[in-house]
Amino acid sequence: MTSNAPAQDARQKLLAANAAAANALRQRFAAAGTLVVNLISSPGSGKTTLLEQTAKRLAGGHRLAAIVGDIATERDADRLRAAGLPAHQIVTGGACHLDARMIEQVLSPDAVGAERFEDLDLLFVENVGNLVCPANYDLGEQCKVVLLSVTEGGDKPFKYPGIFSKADVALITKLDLLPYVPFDVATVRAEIATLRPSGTILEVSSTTGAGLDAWCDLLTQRMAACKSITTV
Ligand SMILES: Nc1nc2c(ncn2[C@@H]2O[C@H](COP(=O)(O)OP(=O)(O)OP(=O)(O)O)[C@@H](O)[C@H]2O)c(=O)[nH]1
Ligand SMILES: [Mg+2]
Ligand SMILES: [Zn+2]
Repeated sequence: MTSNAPAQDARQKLLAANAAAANALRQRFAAAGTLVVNLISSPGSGKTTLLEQTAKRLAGGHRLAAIVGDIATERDADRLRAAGLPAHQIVTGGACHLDARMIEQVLSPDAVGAERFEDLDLLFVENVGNLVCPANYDLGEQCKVVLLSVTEGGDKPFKYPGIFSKADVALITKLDLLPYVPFDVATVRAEIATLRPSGTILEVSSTTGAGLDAWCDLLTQRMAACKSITTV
């Protein structure tokens, strides 16, 4: 019988090294008073579109930037920059999640454009589109946000419990499409709340703007909380 113990051991070591790097990043962000939000969802749930709309609403009064991960292309960073959000694209070349070392490299003083990531009020990290392993890789964020679009089906929270139990905020996205798809918001809300009783659930549409004020208010409150911890 073959054992998979060596593989499990290697995975434990990898996750432990990631956790150490993430904790160092978290301390650094806390000292700078920067709120870091890690956005996680399956491909196409609306992460980049939400950030485009969020930038329009918040960029005037706050210093914002984004780091965005994809397997290939600079497309998302190009979109975010066009929306006025300074953005750095991490092209993973195949890896289906970001890890803390990748964030550390973007912030390193030697990295091209590293200065854009200093003195921020809010740093968004848009993870690679994937509901599974991004849940296991801490990036030093204060807050994981999971997005679930109404077109993906309401069965997803219980099928992917890892991310829905770890995310402090769940966004039900593409609310404008609700009339066209079977998606029972009350049931989905109840299932998400079962997995994360203390979490916040918001319903949003980046197309109509519904729910975006509540989302931006939540971010503004959390930015203020980060600053008050720094100044105590
Ligand atoms: N109807 C509707 N469409 C939306 C909404 N938000 C995003 N979309 C569309 O959904 C598609 C995917 O949106 P993206 O923002 O690129 O999704 P993403 O999560 O960033 O995708 P990946 O980066 O590939 O994982 C695009 O065609 C968007 O225009 C919304 O609120 N309503
Ligand atoms: Mg995207
Ligand atoms: Zn992965």
